[in-house]
Amino acid sequence: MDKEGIIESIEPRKTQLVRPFVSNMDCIVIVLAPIPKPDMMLVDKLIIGATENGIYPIICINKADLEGADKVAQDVANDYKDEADILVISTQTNQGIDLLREKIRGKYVCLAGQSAVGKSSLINCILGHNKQETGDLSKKGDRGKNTTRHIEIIMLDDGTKIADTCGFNKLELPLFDPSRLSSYYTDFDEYAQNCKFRGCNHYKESDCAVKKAVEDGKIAQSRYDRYIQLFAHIEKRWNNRYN
Ligand SMILES: Nc1nc2c(ncn2[C@@H]2O[C@H](COP(=O)(O)OP(=O)(O)OP(=O)(O)O)[C@@H](O)[C@H]2O)c(=O)[nH]1
Ligand SMILES: [Mg+2]
Ligand SMILES: [Zn+2]
Repeated sequence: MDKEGIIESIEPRKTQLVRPFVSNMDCIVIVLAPIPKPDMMLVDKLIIGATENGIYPIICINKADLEGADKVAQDVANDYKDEADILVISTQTNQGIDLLREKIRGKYVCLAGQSAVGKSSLINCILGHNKQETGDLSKKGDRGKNTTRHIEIIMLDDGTKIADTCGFNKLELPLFDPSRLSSYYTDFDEYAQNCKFRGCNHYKESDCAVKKAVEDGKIAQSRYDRYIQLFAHIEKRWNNRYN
């Protein structure tokens, strides 16, 4: 029997991707590319979901052969160097593919990311033949076409299991107390110790050392903005549920 192959095909749930796998998934590979334009909020949410469930996150900047990949790699390094392993890859030139294979060997891995970043192409590249259907970007070139419609789990000959998933634009995190959100932004920690208020949410509080670090350029403004956006969103859901 062929040792490689699809061992399972799962109907996806529209907005929650991390959950169906938590029971045995060890690693999430978050794929980004210069096109379609990276959605960093999605990356934040995926990393929070992974951290929450003890899953090891790797961020792959794919399409390294295209212009703009360096800039994405730089932005990702700025924002996530403390949170995830970061690799720059190309399924067209094979750049970084061996290193990725090393990192995921023997694990149960889930590929995640927007449509058309190259998740299915990455599986084909690793397999060395075109098993998974791949698709182009839309005519406007800004979004993918949601080519993969099922979550498919593929077994490699070394025992590694990789789940190819559907690209998605929306991901809702499980509800949690918003005051826990900052614990997922570990790069805030070294400054948070100097906030005036204990349990500071780094939001509306005064004398906040995290906000100061943002002003001083020590924490990227874009990363802090995403934190605030997510905080406000989770706080609203939390208040709707409990207040
Ligand atoms: N230039 C370049 N294009 C790539 C690379 N990897 C994938 N692509 C192209 O990106 C497009 C989308 O690839 P897919 O593998 O279908 O993307 P996907 O993430 O599986 O998309 P969904 O199934 O819709 O979620 C295709 O046209 C691929 O040929 C790469 O390394 N470089
Ligand atoms: Mg696909
Ligand atoms: Zn603070």
